[in-house]
Formats: sequence, C-alpha cells, structure tokens
Amino acid sequence: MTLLGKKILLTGASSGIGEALALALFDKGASLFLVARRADRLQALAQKTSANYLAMDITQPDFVSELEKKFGLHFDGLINNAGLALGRGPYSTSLLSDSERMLQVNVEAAFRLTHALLPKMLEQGGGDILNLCSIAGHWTYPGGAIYCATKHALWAFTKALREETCGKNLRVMQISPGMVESEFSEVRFKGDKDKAREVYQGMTPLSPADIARMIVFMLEQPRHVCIDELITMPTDQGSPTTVARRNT
Ligand code: 8X3
Repeated sequence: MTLLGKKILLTGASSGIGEALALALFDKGASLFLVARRADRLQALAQKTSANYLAMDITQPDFVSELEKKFGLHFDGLINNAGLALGRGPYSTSLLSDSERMLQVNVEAAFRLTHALLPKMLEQGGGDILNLCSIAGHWTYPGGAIYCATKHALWAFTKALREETCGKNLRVMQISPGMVESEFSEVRFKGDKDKAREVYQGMTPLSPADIARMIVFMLEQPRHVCIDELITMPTDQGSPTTVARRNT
C-alpha cells in the first residue's frame, strides 16, 4: 500500500522514534501532522518534512479540541507514539507524580485521541491505528511496575479494538520494541546521562531508525494484510532483564 498523500497524525514527534518516523514517512510521501510539546524542535522537523504541526502536551484537557480546530479529526492514520517511563526503582518508594504522568501520557491521552479519531475513520471507510507498545507490555520487571502496567493496558486496548473493528477496513496494529537508544533512558533517569548511557553499555541497541523502518513496513503492507503486532529486540537482548554485554 502506498503512503503517498496519506494524512497521518503522529504524536511524540519531536525526538527519538517519533522524529525518525516523521522523516521516514516524509520520504514515502505521507502528508504529516506532527504533535509534540517542544515547539522549537517540532517546528524544525516540520520544516524538514513539510508537515503541519501542533506544539502541545497531549494530556491537556483541551488537546483534542485544539487539534480539531487546527486540522479537523479526519486522518487516514493515527500513530500513538508519545510515551515515557519515569523512574526505575521499587514502587514502594516511587513518586506518585511519576505514576500519574506515565498513566496520563501512555494510556489516557492515547485512549482519548483514539476515541476522537476512530469514529471519523469508520465514517470515511477505513484507516490505520498504530500504537507504540513495548516488550514491557509482555513482560514485567522489578522497577517497572507502572511503566509495564501502562504498556500492558495499551496492549490490551489495541487487541480489543482490533477485534471490535474487524470487517471495517481498519487496521489496528502495534509494535513492541525492546531497547531502543533514544532519549527514553535519559527521561527515565531524570536527566542522569551516565545512568542512561549504562543501559546500553557493551551491547548494540536498536535505533529509532530501525523502528521507523519496521513501522513503514507495517503500514506499506497491502490493505488486506494487518500485522497485528511486531515484537522486536536487539539481537543482544532476550527479555527486559536478559541482556548480553561485551566487556568494554
Ligand atoms: C522500553 C523497553 O525493556 O526498557 O519500552 O521496558 S524496556
């Protein structure tokens, strides 16, 4: 299926997987609508990709109404990419504000945006919804209680929607990556660059461009092919807690 001229809304577009995906989709001729909080980065990326953009936090209560005012709610594709992990310690000593933020971004905002766009897609006779899940939606690990819970929720949401919309020319898909080197770990460790670097030490992580390439592959399949889920990890990773590291 060609992505040429397809109207695609992408959240979390200003860095990492989102940024790489915007560039990859632009290369395929998609008509992009980018959303992220950081206006300067988003504007620069929008210029490079001839995209429309809305610099806004997707958890704001008026996000959907602002989106509607600016671009309407009719899109061929929705990519719920925005997501984050905050903290890697035991839940007993974690900050409730971290939990709330993860739940708001990874779960509530993605659900709400889907709720706004899905009826329009059905109205126009089809579309694609692709959610950025994680291997944390399949496994759990110590220090990941809330992050894993949010990704399990997104996994379940995606699977249920897939069943519910079957026969409506709607492809509901998800990709579940393991370790991807982006700002993910720096955000998780609240700006501690050393700790973030340690995560990928002695192993070769996936890159945002790897994930972007796989998403383009999923979207470009013929209309009758839906890749329900693609689980991917670096060759050096076997599970969230199994990582092969070379001595450096
Ligand atoms: C990121 C993968 O293993 O850090 O979603 O949870 S992991």
